[in-house]
Amino acid sequence: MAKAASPRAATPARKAPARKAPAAQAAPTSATVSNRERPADPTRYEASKAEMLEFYRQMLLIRRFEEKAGQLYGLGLIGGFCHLYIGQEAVAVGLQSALEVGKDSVITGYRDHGHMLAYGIDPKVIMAELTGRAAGISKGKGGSMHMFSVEHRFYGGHGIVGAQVSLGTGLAFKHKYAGDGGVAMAYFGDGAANQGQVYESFNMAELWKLPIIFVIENNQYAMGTSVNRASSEDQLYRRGESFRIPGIQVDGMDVLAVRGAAEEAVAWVRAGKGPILLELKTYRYRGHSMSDPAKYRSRDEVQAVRDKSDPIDHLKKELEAVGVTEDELKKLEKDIRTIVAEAADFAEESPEPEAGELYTDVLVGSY
Ligand SMILES: Cc1ncc(C[n+]2csc(CCOP(=O)(O)OP(=O)(O)O)c2C)c(N)n1
Ligand SMILES: [Mg+2]
Repeated sequence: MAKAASPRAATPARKAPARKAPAAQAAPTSATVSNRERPADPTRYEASKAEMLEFYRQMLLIRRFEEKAGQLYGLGLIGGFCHLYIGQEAVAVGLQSALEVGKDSVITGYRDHGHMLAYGIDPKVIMAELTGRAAGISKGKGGSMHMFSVEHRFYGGHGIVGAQVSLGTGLAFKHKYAGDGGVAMAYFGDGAANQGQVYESFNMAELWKLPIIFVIENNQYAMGTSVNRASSEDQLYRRGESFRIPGIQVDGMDVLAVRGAAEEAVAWVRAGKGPILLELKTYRYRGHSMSDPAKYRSRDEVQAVRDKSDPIDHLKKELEAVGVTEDELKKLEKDIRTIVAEAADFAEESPEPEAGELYTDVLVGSY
């Protein structure tokens, strides 16, 4: 279910203060009158059976890929940090299905494998990057958190919380400057939503009417801190209000609701109306990273979300309702397991980068 933000209050009329009056106070505002255009309330996307199957395939690919990555990490084949996207699959799949690969830009934080898979990037080169191999998409030098594909206009993969919001705003500036019709999508977390640079970016983006969709993936936790413990305004879709950026809150566990919101957001931004903010309510099933024992929440809490709102189970039921058979779904699952197994074999069999690679890609271009 997608829900629109409450309408913007009208700007109160200015009035000269009476002499010796106490400090001027704003006249009461009407919360019901909007003084500017707002996007329409999104509706759930009406997908064809083929589209639903494709969303299902992509979400399942992300889930099985991430499970495999977790296993390889446990075996010591993946080093450094590794943040899994399990539970959040509907967000990247629903949103990016509304973008044009190669025309629009995507940028995200360190929890980035799912976004790459949702953009059609080859699982083999992602897994090879995770295991630090020369065939990896960043030549094995970026690892889990720093993957790029300029060809897809996928700009990372960033470890500094919130940095991708400013960088994404720069990408949107480029789209506008070049007049190429593209839009930027910048993902960030509920924790990152409290970063100062996010608000500097909001200000510039609205002032210059940049074509950017700011996406808050509210998975309820920033490392071990729950959103309610860290955020004075925990309705994060409202965070753009003081910059006049409209916000929409979306059920991030329902891929069709996500796609519906994406349609609205993309139409708004492509029409030159400036930025828009989407808050996707979602949940991560695993720890913050592979090294997090997740003691700050109970197993029951996680299980309750899985049982009630799992995005894949949810869509599976809808597919069954439109006549997709169990055999078809089993075959799809088998195909995905093969793709993931092949990606893992490819990664394990690929050589590590030559030592000389340490000296390449340090600077790009001249200055
Ligand atoms: C500037 C900065 N501060 C702190 C950190 C350490 N850190 C890494 S992830 C994280 C939590 C971010 O949580 P959230 O934005 O909700 O994203 P999620 O991990 O839930 O996807 C923190 C504080 C960092 N990497 N960068
Ligand atoms: Mg979070």
